[in-house]
Amino acid sequence: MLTYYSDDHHLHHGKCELIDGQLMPCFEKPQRADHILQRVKDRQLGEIRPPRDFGRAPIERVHDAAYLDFFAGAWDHWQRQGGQGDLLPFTWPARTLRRLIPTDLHGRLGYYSFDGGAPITAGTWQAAYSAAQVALSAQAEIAAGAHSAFALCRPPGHHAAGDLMGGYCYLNNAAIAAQAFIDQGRRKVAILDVDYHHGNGTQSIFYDRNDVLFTSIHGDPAEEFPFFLGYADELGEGAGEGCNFNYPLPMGSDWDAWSAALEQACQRIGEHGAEVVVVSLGVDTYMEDPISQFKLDSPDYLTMGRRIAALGLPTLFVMEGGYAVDAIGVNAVNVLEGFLAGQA
Ligand code: OKP
Ligand code: ZN
Repeated sequence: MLTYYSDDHHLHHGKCELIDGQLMPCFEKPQRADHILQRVKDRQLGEIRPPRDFGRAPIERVHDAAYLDFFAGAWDHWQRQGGQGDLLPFTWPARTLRRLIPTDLHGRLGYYSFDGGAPITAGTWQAAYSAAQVALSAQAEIAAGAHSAFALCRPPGHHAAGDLMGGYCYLNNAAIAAQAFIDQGRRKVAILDVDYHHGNGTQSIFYDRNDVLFTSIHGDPAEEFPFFLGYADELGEGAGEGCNFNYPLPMGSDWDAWSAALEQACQRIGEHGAEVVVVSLGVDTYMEDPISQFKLDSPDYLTMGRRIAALGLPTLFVMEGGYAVDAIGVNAVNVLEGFLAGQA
């Protein structure tokens, strides 16, 4: 399996995040991708290639142009104001407030975000832009006939909506790749989001459409981030009704509970008539993950990969979360190796 990867992810290294009332070093850090890359090499998964540059057009198919302009220019704007340190939002247009776009930098930052978990640093735009190109390059590989490819993306993307950053995410790499398949003529695409957190951004992007099915297995949002989306009764709307399936699971869920949900998601993907699958590959379901509460163990990721392979569809793996850095390489690559072993 080919891996696409760009060193540009190092350009994004946020200083801290607010967690349980304390400022902590960001869990979403460069070593995550470094460890995965090392494991890809150690296991000789296949060639590692730099991305091609498809430009901004395929990103604009998913993200609002004004949002992209804001994000691309935010750091310079901050510097011109004499800003010091990471750029972080602190006010959002919540209930009772108006949803208009202020002129002030922090006003617009609040408008274009849903939480304080996505710091903008000097290199964040370039890192996120390159991550999207990594996803598009792996997508192109499958469009050209490969049965699988791995987009080793960082920062992750599945919390990013059309005009919102948050939850460590800025550009929705998986959604951009899924949209590229549609724009190239595929009629039915399925997204399988196995990250511990609900992919609220991806769900919102495709919620009213029947060409891209969204399925997600995650910590119950009643008790876990992102809290305000990801419930089982969200089934899609309009033309997209019946094309969105959430499998929220209680904290402490193990492989038995998790794999039962995977079975159901795979069933839906088959029913959808998907021609290709995009996997939002988060491995923060791991038992030792520092911010998550599921109990999957490393061998479970091999089984996960095998089950995904049994769908018998071309599959694009797009990296999302996973914060147990010492195990992230083994766990992520286990999914890919399980997939390869399960291929007919
Ligand atoms: C990203 B991905 C707020 C902390 C809340 C955010 C978790 C984002 C996970 N400062 N935690 O889905 O792995
Ligand atoms: Zn996650």
